[in-house]
Amino acid sequence: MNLVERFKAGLARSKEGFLRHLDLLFSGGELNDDFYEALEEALILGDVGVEASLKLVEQLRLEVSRRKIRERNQAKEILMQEITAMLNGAEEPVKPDGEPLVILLIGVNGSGKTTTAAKLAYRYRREGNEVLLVAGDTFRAAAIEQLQIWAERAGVALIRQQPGSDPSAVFYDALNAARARQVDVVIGDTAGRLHTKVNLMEELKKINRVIGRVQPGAPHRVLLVIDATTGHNGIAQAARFNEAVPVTGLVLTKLDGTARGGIVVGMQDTLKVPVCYVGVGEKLEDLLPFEAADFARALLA
Ligand SMILES: Nc1nc2c(ncn2[C@@H]2O[C@H](COP(=O)(O)OP(=O)(O)OP(=O)(O)O)[C@@H](O)[C@H]2O)c(=O)[nH]1
Ligand SMILES: [Mg+2]
Repeated sequence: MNLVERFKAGLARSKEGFLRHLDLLFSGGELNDDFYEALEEALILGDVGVEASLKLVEQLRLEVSRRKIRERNQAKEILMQEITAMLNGAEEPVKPDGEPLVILLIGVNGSGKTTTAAKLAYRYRREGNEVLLVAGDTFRAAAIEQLQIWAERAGVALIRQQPGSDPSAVFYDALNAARARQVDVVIGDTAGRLHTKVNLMEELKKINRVIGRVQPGAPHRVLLVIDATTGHNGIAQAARFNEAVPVTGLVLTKLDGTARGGIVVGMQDTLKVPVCYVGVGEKLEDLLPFEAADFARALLA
């Protein structure tokens, strides 16, 4: 399966939901006010977000009149291009010379951080990298065990400490071990935390500081993991996390579980942070690198 097909499979529930509306809309008829209104509504219902939906429809109107387009089918091509332009996916991070690439995963409880850490570890290992997972969620004993199982499945090493230990200390040890072992990529899991809990956000800042002290410039990527099924609630979370630790990218998990896959477009447009990956299932292979054009095609084509 190519990436477009994999996105499509991940959007299966959206295909029964809001994408079916879009399909019907574009299947024929005039390009009149009723059409634009219905399109706007369909996009908003698909969680594209009000502002982004209005923007897309407005641009579409202009372009349709500029190019004197009469068919809805052709208008669909234009909308696809607009969505692509709105999304422009994130660049792959460049690995620093002679030092590990450090990726930190953060987010609220249950968003999919641990699963994503394992999926990412698996991806990097398959590309031939030496990978180290860090059990930075010391809050729950079960969290360490969960990551241990994933590390074994993914075939990568894990650095862990006792439950209850300071997560910053775990990262301190992990980073030193990674440098000594000449690891290529370090992927850190963290405990789920509510963005409104001040002390937990302070803990996150400390983790970030400690990582930067052991290895200046790290973490190179801070990925905020958001559950796509929670809709636009994710936006408030993102703002608060971003204040604590600058977020460089988003991971939208459980895209397979929502009928409103337009959230991917809405999130990126609102937060101005690129979507780096989307999660489309519970298995190690179910993490897709985000490609704007392929995603827009999967949505509409
Ligand atoms: N369908 C689906 N399920 C997912 C995806 N990503 C994660 N999950 C599931 O979501 C649940 C929570 O995932 P975790 O990785 O444990 O989430 P977490 O953010 O580490 O949770 P806490 O550590 O409790 O904060 C698990 O049952 C995962 O299998 C996805 O992309 N698709
Ligand atoms: Mg977890």
